[in-house]
Amino acid sequence: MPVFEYAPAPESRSVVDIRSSYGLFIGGEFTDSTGDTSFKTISPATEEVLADITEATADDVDRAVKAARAAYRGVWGRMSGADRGKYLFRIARILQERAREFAVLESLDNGKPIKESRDVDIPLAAAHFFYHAGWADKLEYAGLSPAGTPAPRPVGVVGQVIPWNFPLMMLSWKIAPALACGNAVVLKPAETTPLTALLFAEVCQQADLPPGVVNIVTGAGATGQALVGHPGIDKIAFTGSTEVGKAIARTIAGTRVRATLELGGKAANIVFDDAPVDQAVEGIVNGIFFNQGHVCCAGSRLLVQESAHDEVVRKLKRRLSTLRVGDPLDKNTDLGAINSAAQLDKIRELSGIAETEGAERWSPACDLPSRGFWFPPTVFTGVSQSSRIAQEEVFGPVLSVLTFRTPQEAVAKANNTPFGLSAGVWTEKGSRILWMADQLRAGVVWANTFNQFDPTSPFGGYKESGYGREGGRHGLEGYVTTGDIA
Ligand code: TAP
Repeated sequence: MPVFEYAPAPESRSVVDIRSSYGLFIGGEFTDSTGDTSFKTISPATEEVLADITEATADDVDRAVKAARAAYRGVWGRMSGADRGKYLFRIARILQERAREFAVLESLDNGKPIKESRDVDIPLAAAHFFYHAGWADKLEYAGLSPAGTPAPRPVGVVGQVIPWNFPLMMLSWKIAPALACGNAVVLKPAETTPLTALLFAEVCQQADLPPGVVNIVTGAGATGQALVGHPGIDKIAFTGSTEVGKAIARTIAGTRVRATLELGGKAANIVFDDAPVDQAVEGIVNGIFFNQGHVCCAGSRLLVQESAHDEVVRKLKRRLSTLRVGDPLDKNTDLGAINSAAQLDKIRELSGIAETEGAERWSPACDLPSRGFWFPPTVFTGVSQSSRIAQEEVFGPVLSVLTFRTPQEAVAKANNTPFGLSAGVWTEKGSRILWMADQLRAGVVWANTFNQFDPTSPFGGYKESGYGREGGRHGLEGYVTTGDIA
């Protein structure tokens, strides 16, 4: 096989202007905290400190919720959908104009390869604003209120908590539909990736968004808890782990607060022996190694038909040997850094357990940088259904390979986890795809592809992967009510 040498192709970071410290974005301005606690956000690829970030206190969260309520009552909740749409279009266009800046900042703060932040995260974030801008003046026609009930109205003030794996994209999945429907928001980004949310706050200023419609409070779990438990919140939209999702559900149980929860996953990527193998191998690689496997819908369990197992695994290993792991800002990098030391520990721990449970571990030869948080692409073969690596979310570049003989067995194994977010099916038979999609308890089923995202398509889970949908017409449902206005 010919070996291609790549010269370094680093993206310049001169396009970003990171401040040494950031305040909280409340009421349209960056403000100081009532407390005096801050934390550092670092580049996971080098451990370089990027900025000092304010940790919002419960009082700060209270100020943000009040600012959102005032903006909702005074301006945003009363504005016509057509006018709201203009602001969303404006935000979308600014995101496009500043796309390079956002992409570099995202890769610096998160560790993901620049080709992914440039070609996936940022374009999709802009697309979510464009898409929802279009809905803002058409909500009455979206079939959101049953016949004879009042037209859909905003819910009020929405508290939003997002994870670190797709920081700006998750922000857009949350803020765009909320604003399109006339709600004001208080959003808490993840502790390890606050920078693009803070740059987004500048975009809100640039777009002349009325003060208080979007508020960004940075902090860790305690800030998230203060937001979730605040009595002035009408709805919680959360993306993150199932564990925290359950805690949120307990906090709001018995209150009038509504919630959408987008939680973890353990997707099966199912390859039949009639699938085009080379194409399936690309789909397997994309399914689990995209974004270092920090993907809730990652195809982390490869279910391959027994008769195709050896060929698929052989070709997969050959393909993985060509992946380039390293500097996230290099345009040729396929796998960047693990987002945090804590996440790296979790990946190492579960991989160690897989070995002790009898699975066979394989990684291609690759030089990992000496500083930062790194884990090589890893494949476990001979994994049993009950193994922890086959049941628990690793959230890293680790693939478990299992086999099956019949479609029925594939379905039984695929459905045998507490999760149900996504799945993939690879076969040449259309009828089998439809049958499988019908049987799989997964919110999204991809056929002969994987990890396709589009703002027009609803995304969400079954079972412990959460409830509610984001994106598409279904995603609007969580942000409107046909009851009393808040
Ligand atoms: P979590 O630990 O759940 O954190 C998610 C967010 O919640 C972060 O902003 C976090 O703050 C905050 N948080 C932590 N404890 C909280 C509490 N008690 N109350 C309120 N907020 C709290 O998850 P993670 O480690 O960041 O993300 C990985 C998980 O998210 C994976 O399980 C993954 O599957 C899931 N995920 C799901 C989806 C969808 S769409 N289903 C998408 C992406 C990720 P800190 O940052 O300070 O911890």
